Amino acid sequence: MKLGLGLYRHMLTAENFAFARQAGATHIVAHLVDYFRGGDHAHAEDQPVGTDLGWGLAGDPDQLWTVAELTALRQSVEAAGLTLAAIENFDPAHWHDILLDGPQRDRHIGNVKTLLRNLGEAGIPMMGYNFSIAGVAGRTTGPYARGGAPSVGMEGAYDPPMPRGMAWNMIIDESRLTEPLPPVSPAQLWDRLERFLHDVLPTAEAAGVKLAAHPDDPPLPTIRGTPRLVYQPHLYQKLIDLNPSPSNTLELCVGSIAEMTEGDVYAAVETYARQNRVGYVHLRNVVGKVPTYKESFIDDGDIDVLRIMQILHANGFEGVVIPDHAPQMSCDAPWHAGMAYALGFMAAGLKTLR
Ligand SMILES: [Mn+2]
Repeated sequence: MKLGLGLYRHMLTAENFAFARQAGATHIVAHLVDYFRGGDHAHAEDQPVGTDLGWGLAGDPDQLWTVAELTALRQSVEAAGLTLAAIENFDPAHWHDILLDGPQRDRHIGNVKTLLRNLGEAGIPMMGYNFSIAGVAGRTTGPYARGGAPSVGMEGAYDPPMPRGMAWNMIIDESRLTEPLPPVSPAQLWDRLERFLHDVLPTAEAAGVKLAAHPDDPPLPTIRGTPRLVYQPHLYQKLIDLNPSPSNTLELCVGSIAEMTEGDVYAAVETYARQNRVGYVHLRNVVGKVPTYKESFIDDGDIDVLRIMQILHANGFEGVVIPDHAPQMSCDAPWHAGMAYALGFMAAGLKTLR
């Protein structure tokens, strides 16, 4: 198992690569979507939370990530002595009509195929994604973690109607923010996922790239009145069983799984690691379950994180584990301190494995 750090787009700097290396990481997971575009950049080192209008504006629908920029990113990561393990999350501007089954679906399938080919050509082996209409929405922030550390949580269900001009908690069309999104059934959304996997996995395999699916965050059956796919641990099996491709893998988010109301996080991690379907792992801790939970310090929640690491190791997982989110610590570098704390804990956990 390898230790990695996830960095948002504006944090992909030589200084942060050095920080990751200094904290014991060997791998980087890079976000290329600017979640804060047109919105509040003041707290952009914390994870995005946003308003009823989401995090911000989706990117340029005509500008896909190129081989040149992906290669330059990989090289800058390698120059710091690290390996670029994955890109995390498609830009809603590039694939929203796959999620919404809209008129641009064919073009957007073409976009995803191009992006997967570009990743492969640039030597990046993994693409994390989250097949969700509403995305990561409905969370709150507060002094939820130990010592009053600012953290993220949920304080009840979140079902305000979703406008047609949004997808994946970002704005895709500002002219359609008062138009309601037509209703979608869970069966329709599962069908959209199955068609997506069928259409793009052959390209992923040919490019030497794995797709890795994040579960729903927060894992409720609906957010903004739209259905969710993987909101209980057993629903990850349904996703795996949709397509036997070895490129059909999981971005296993241990925190999100622990927030689910059914099942057992240890049994779930064992089930999916044993099947060799874990692409990479988000490791964080949490107190509570949906719709009322709070993200906590890695050593201070409902999850025995060291036991999770033991289970991954015992089942042969050799991929990358990243801290996902961490509470902000009181100092001049709240994000960095929180991540350094999580990475140090995880680095110690790695040393206990045998
Ligand atoms: Mn996660």
